[in-house]
Amino acid sequence: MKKTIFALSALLLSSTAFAQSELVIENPYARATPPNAVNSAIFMTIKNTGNEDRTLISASTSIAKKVELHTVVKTDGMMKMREVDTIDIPKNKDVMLKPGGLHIMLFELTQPLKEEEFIDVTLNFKNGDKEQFKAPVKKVMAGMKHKM
Ligand SMILES: [Cu+2]
Repeated sequence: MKKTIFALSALLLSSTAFAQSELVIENPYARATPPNAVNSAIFMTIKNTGNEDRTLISASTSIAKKVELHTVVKTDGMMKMREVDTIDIPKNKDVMLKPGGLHIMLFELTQPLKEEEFIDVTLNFKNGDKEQFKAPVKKVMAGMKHKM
């Protein structure tokens, strides 16, 4: 236990001391799933506090075999999800990933997502930067159903 705490504080110190990223990930969460569900999604606000435009090119998590960047578009009066290659995070702007809009789509979950649990998330940016964090699993009532 002592070792874990030491490792964690060392990690916190080093990430503060060598912080290069000017991205702030706020309020990330993953959608809780009923048993046997195979898909889910992750939402968050990405703040770009820097003076350079940034581009999210991919994401990953150990609990899904396939992860895509998605948006929702209205086609013939229907809200449909569509994969996007990238999500732009313009300088000094916030981009919200939320139900009914941009989201990180999880396919082929390796386990059901239960409330109160945390999942690991890695965001990969075009400039080679990675943002790694844990996102809590929450019940999401709003937004579209994730049916493909
Ligand atoms: Cu989706």
